[in-house]
Amino acid sequence: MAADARTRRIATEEAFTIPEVAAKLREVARSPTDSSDLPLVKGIYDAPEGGGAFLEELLDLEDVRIRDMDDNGVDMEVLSLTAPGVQMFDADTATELATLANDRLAEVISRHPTRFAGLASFAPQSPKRAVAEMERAIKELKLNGFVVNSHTHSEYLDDPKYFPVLEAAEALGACLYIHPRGAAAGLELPFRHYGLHAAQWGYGLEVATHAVRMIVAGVFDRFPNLKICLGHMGEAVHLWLWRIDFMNERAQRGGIAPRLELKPSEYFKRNFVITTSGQESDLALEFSIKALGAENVMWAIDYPYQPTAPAVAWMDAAPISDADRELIYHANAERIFGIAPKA
Ligand code: 1WB
Ligand code: MN
Repeated sequence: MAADARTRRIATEEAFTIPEVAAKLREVARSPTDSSDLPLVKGIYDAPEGGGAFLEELLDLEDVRIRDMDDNGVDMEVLSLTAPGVQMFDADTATELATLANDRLAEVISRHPTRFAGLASFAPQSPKRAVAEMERAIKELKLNGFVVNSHTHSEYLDDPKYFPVLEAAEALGACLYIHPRGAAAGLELPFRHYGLHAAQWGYGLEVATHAVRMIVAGVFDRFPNLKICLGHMGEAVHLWLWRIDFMNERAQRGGIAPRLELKPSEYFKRNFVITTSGQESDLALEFSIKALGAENVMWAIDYPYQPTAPAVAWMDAAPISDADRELIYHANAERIFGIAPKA
């Protein structure tokens, strides 16, 4: 089918890195840290041959990546600095590298404005400087939203010290994508075996926990217009909403959870959108559309961690209406990330 005759495909959780961040992560790999990100950071950034699995693809933006997009009919990738982003570094290093990564991202988008959009990074380690960078990223660099790779030094965004970051995202009208990283200290011990530390299981539990903490802490009473995006089919939070509602009411009555203006499920439906990244299941997609509405679901590949061709083949053939497919393939991304519709 001719490119302009078919549905536009915008992939919304696509990973990249820059050499400076990769070099710092190699230092992390050689440091005495006990973080559950370590196996992954070692495997990618400090592999014996220099570049581990995925490193070449993460560093490449304009060569193999664009060919892969062309080969598979992917019109646009929404890029984000890959996990753990800058969040394992000290505040100064993290602030500096987030700025650099955002500059590089804006440069590559300016060279390929119809092929790439991008989510800006920031350093939660220094909320004040993070806010300044968030404002620059949206107002000057014209980036399309934000990415945070879940916890920072095992702290979550329900901690009031991070409220300036949430306030900035809300005020800028920019969606904050909470992408996984290895689970926080205290949550990650059972994930240390069988490869559960990363995308097989630990990542999803880490981000689902993050989202539920924000909801039950009352973050969305304080920031009612804040938009959060979760990948991997919403990290399954929407399957849990009925029970969270029931048990949160009990926790509120028992005085161990703050009083909320709405039910947890109502915040999830109002304040969250999800993507299909790395979760190519018809059943999960059907459930997500029924639970949240097709206008709250976006397509993603999770390049380069998952291959492009099956992600496209799956969404092309998914048993949903053509109207829903248009929303999920591109229209929602255009609305949520401020991407110009195709001319
Ligand atoms: C993998 C997946 C590794 C993701 C990652 O490293 C990220 C993996 C940061 O499957 O090995 C991801 O984004 O889902
Ligand atoms: Mn990903």
